[in-house]
Amino acid sequence: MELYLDLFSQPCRSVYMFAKKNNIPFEFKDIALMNGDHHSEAFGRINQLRKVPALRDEDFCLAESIAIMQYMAEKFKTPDFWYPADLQQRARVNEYLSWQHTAIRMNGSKIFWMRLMMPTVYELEVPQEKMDGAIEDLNTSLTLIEEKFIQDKAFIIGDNISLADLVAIVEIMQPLGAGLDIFEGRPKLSAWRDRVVDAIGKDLFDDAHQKILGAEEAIKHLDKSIVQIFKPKVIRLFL
Ligand SMILES: N[C@@H](CCC(=O)N[C@@H](CS)C(=O)NCC(=O)O)C(=O)O
Repeated sequence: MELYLDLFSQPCRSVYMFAKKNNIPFEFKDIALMNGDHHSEAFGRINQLRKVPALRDEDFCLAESIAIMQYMAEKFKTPDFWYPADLQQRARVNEYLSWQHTAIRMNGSKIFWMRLMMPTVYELEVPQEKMDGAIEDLNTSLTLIEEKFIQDKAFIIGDNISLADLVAIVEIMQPLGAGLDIFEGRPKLSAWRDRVVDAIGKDLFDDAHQKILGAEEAIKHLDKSIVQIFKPKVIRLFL
């Protein structure tokens, strides 16, 4: 099985940690988004959507991180807690997985692009009110994660980690790549993060997040001429 990944990307990190944690054998196919690898002809044959992560299992290709992890969970019979068979527990996982796409995901990404990528790579000035608005939206999502999804439980569905926590943590980590410590002043979220890191294992967690947490340094060595091609799209999406 092949996994096409760029660990700058949140959904790639969840897929990567899920596969590694469950000892699922795979070949890591490096797709450097900043080099435009996802626009190559070869990658287009793997994922016509031109997004990472993507999976190839012999002649079966699959896009979308959630679908990929569900496929791996079924195929490799991973421990039940990741995606419980119990109707209501599974529904809880699905509830978070459905919510996050349009909530935390965009809000975390925006901070990363507005604080780091836009000013440094694209030399774009982000208006203060846009930045303030993005931080407010992110804070609203984080508060909902604490109050609606975690509550007083160890993990989103209760005593065990699940796909919901894995998908949540990678998004929540994204703004840290741009130097915004969103855990500051949030003891509940921080304690949950520590439990998630423990459940995944610190070495694997750090391995998956090394690239995003080193983003500020990495972009200094970026070939800016390549990323300029994506500037109009970045403006449309994030400004
Ligand atoms: N819903 C998709 C999102 C995938 C996605 O947005 N991937 C981004 C990286 S985080 C990507 O490949 N972007 C490239 C582009 O849009 O050009 C999933 O969960 O897999």
